[in-house]
Amino acid sequence: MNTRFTFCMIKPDAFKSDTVSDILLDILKAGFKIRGIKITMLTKSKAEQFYDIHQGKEFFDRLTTFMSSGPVMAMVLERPDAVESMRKLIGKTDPAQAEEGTIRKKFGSDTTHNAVHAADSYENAEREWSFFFSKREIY
Ligand code: DGI
Repeated sequence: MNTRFTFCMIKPDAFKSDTVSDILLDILKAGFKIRGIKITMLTKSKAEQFYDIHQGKEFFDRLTTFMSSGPVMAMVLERPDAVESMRKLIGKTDPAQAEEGTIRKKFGSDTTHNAVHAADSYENAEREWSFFFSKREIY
């Protein structure tokens, strides 16, 4: 297992509020190097596939409708202890409960519109970047 890499995605609400560049700056300032990056738009079915683990939950339709409502920016990021560092940088799922200075606290609005996604394990990070990138698209 390589603990230098993680997967992150900037969500449609950040595109709407024009905070994508501020979020990117926070990620770079935290010492991450961008090894893969793309802007794309998820279809509802792709969003359902990405969040398959939440299938059946009360918020599943809200989440996948939102995630397919606008562009996303998918990224492969490198830094030592990448997954843990990135999870710390984004903060808790609910922006109201996220720690001061975290990306979700600064740029998220509510539990659905929380600005960013970051993988919560190295296994998921690999599954998630493979969802968006071919090997040739990661430097
Ligand atoms: O890894 P996280 O994004 O912090 O959280 P997660 O993997 O438990 O859930 C994925 C996304 O699903 C999360 O960013 C927002 C949404 N979600 C999770 N729990 C809730 C939720 N959305 C709503 N509205 N209510 C929830 O309880």
